[in-house]
Amino acid sequence: MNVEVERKFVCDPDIQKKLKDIGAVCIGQRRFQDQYFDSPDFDLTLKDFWLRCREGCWELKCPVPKKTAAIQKDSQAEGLCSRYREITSLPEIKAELTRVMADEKRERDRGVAECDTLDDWLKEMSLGCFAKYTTERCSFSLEEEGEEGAVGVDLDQADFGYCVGEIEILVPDGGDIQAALRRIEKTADKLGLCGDKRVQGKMDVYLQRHSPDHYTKLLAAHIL
Ligand code: V4E
Repeated sequence: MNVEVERKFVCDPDIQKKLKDIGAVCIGQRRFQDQYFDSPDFDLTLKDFWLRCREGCWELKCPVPKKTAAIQKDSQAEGLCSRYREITSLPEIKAELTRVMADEKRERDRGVAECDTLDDWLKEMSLGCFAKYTTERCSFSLEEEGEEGAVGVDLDQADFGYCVGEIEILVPDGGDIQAALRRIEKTADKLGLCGDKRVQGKMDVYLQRHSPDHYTKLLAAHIL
């Protein structure tokens, strides 16, 4: 299981040129639709769990605790980056969600175990789609001498008129997250990204516009 460490950034019009200048290579462009699921009381997202179906592929992003505040102060990247464990196998997603929603769903456990189809299972868990949008993504890869693996940079344009960039590294289970944070910070410097404020993701902007109540609850819970 990988941990995705990622920093979002505001794309300026020169970003593609800057990426090429630092040696990043465009590895493709694609369009995909995402659907995110939660219960009516937002039991998952208020715990920072994000269940998504992207073009038929399921993924659950689970929060990974950050280091202590004292260590965070030493690193700007620690504050600007997010990190989530990504689960993509359906049986593992179901097991994790059953655990996360145990309090809410204990009385239904028997019914959940008996579900044949994914739709039945979602219904039994009271999970419905709360956000749906399409992204046009241009992906870049940056390999550097002396570094293992590549840094990924995605330039996303969502169909509701929001653009955002992401620098990301996939860290294998038990890998060095601090090293990934340092490398992301170095890449951000090379791209001349400045600013110490968290940049809004597609979901922030989508919920702000389409589900202000949900958005307010996530802000109050310090999830967004
Ligand atoms: C984890 C999360 C959400 C799920 C979608 O996350 P994101 O990485 O923004 O989407 P996308 O399309 O780039 O997915 P990928 O292709 O990388 O898998 S929506 C909100 N969150 C929480 C969150 C957070 N708290 N802070 C930051 C910086 N991002 C997301």
